[in-house]
Amino acid sequence: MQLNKDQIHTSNQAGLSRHAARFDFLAAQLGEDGTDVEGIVKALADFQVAIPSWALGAGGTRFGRFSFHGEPANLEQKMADVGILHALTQTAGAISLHIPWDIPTDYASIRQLAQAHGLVFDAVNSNTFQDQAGQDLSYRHGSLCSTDEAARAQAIAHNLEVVRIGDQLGSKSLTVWLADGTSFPGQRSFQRALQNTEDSLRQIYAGMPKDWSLFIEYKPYEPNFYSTVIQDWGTSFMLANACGERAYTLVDLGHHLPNCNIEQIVSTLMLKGKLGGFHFNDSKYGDDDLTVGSIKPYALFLIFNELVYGMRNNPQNPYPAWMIDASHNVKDPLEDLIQSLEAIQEAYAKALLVDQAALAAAQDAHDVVLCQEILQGAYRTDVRPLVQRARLQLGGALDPLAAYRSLGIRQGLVAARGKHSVASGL
Ligand code: LRH
Ligand code: MN
Ligand code: MN
Repeated sequence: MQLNKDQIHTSNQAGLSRHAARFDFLAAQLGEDGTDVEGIVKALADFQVAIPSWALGAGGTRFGRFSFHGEPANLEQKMADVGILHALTQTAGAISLHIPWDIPTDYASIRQLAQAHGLVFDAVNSNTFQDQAGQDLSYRHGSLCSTDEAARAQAIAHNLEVVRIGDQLGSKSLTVWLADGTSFPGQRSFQRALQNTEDSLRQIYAGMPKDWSLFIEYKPYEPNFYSTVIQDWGTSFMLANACGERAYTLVDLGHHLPNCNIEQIVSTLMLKGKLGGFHFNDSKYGDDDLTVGSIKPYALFLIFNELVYGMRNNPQNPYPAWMIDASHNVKDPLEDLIQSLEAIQEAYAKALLVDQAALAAAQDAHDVVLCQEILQGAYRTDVRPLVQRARLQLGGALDPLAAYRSLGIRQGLVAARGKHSVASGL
């Protein structure tokens, strides 16, 4: 199933004059304040977020998985789903594959399919947090950290195989997330585990093509509940430095202990040129993987404020690889991703509204009240007409969620794939 521009164009017609009135009103208001409205619309249009192949089926929890009708059953269908998202939102122009869940059988046809959907392949993800069928050795006691040399070698080889697969698709980065850790005090030596992990990552880094980047993801706990080898940004940063220039830290919003100041982490990493990848989601308690912006939208805005600052002022930092990393049980996954993309674009637009020069002046004057006013003034602005304008300019839907429903997309997918298809993945 592939959406064509005419279907979207037709579904936009009814709302166009209402949109124009709202956009003009907002643009006039912002223009009076000296905001470069066209510049913001252009920045929003340029912002593309990768969709991970595992977010397209109804995700699970460790207690069960309730599949959603019409789920994509293979890589081609997952790409079709991302193609639908991209056609509607014009913001999802990339897909992030997980190996071995998504190994292509025919590379040329997969590359062609990506092109037809307007997609590129973003970071590829390795998986040493599960044992795979036919695998010689188990990761029960760790993978890259393992004290068993042969298990470590197997995990390193898997990562290099993922790079080889990604390379054939035009991907340029590898994301490593490890479940390695312990659930009980005394279970393993912290120092040996860290040393082994560093050694393994360096071998992977050395085996990557020279134009590839390595993203090292951290997470404080789960599936292990006493210790995790790469538990925080400091550990990831240290390992990235040990690997080399093209190794970076990856921040996943859900991978922090409660109340952590994520915007400060983002800021520090960008200052040091080491923020390579970014996973969006939202959470109330832990790594909840909920819809972006559904729980703490102001925190998301503050994070974006630092990202915007870093993108403008830290040329030492590469342009980060953006990805949505959400997965849960209760919504249509495509509707959920539309909501996440919208929340990302809104938070970005609001951050772009922050008058950075005025903020710096208020900071220098120690005018704490004014600093807050500047941030909250931007946050309280309803930026949806700007986001809509960016989408419209690219041929996307005025209201992607309404278009998804009125065009009967899920019904079409169920008709084509059946009710009980199941996506590979988490
Ligand atoms: C585990 C996790 C991680 C992803 C990976 C696929 O927490 O969700 O965030 O990058 O699994
Ligand atoms: Mn993640
Ligand atoms: Mn996670």
